[in-house]
Amino acid sequence: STTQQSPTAAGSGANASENFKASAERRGVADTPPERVAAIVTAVLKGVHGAIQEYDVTYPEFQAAKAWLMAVGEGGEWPLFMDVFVEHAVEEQVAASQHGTKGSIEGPYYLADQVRLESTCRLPRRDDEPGTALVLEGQVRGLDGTPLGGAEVDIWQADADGYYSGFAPHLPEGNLRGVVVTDAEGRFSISTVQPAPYQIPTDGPTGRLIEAAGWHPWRPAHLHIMVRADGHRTITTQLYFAGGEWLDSDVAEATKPELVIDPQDDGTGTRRATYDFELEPA
Ligand code: MBD
Ligand code: FE
Repeated sequence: STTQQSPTAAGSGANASENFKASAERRGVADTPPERVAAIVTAVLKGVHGAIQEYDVTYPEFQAAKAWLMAVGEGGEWPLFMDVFVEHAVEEQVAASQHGTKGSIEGPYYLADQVRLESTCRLPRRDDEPGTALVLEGQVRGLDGTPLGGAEVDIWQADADGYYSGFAPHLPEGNLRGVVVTDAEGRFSISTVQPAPYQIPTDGPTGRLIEAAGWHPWRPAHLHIMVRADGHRTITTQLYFAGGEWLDSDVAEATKPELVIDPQDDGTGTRRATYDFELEPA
């Protein structure tokens, strides 16, 4: 058996930063006019100045904050920090004008261009992949109920130890990641394993902040899913598990009641859940 090496914060942070920089084309570039930049940055700084006044912040605290911000950059943890503490607020703004299946945050661990899989498939996994077998099946439809054949269900998840391939050196590339193409009726059936809750690395600056504040570093177990179909608005979301630990106290505040599934044992030790995705016109 192999020695399990858990990823260091610096290792996964560096990978997440590199991946983020390399994916600018997919995300697009903001074209924010100067007045809007000024208004937003003024509001942010006003919040900072207000906190300094409210708490009578001292010079040692100000310098500690500077040192911490530098460490976040040096450790490559800006993608992690931003997605854990800020992204949910942006997603909630977008959600106000989005119909169909609810979205959730993308987080720092999406990788584009993973293996394409048939509608009934098994995600790439190790021969000795640990964890309970899990099958997610369902249908992709338009808002009007039209089945969307040839849609892409792009799925990525942590393994049963809570680690993501591409961000943990002991995991093979592409593990528990894949782009599942729906059949003519828009259906898919994906065989995978139950993910574990995700813990923010405790050995990096984000983890140290969480500890210093007395918060907990956990996200509930989740599957990440991006659903794409021609002529439709892409949806980025996550599915959570009924009764799962941290479901009501996600450090990233990214859970929604509509995104909780409740897989049931099918009698063979495999847990199965159905979830349908509804996409609005682009
Ligand atoms: C994750 O797995 C995640 O989904 C988010 C949003 C932030 C950090 C780790
Ligand atoms: Fe995640």
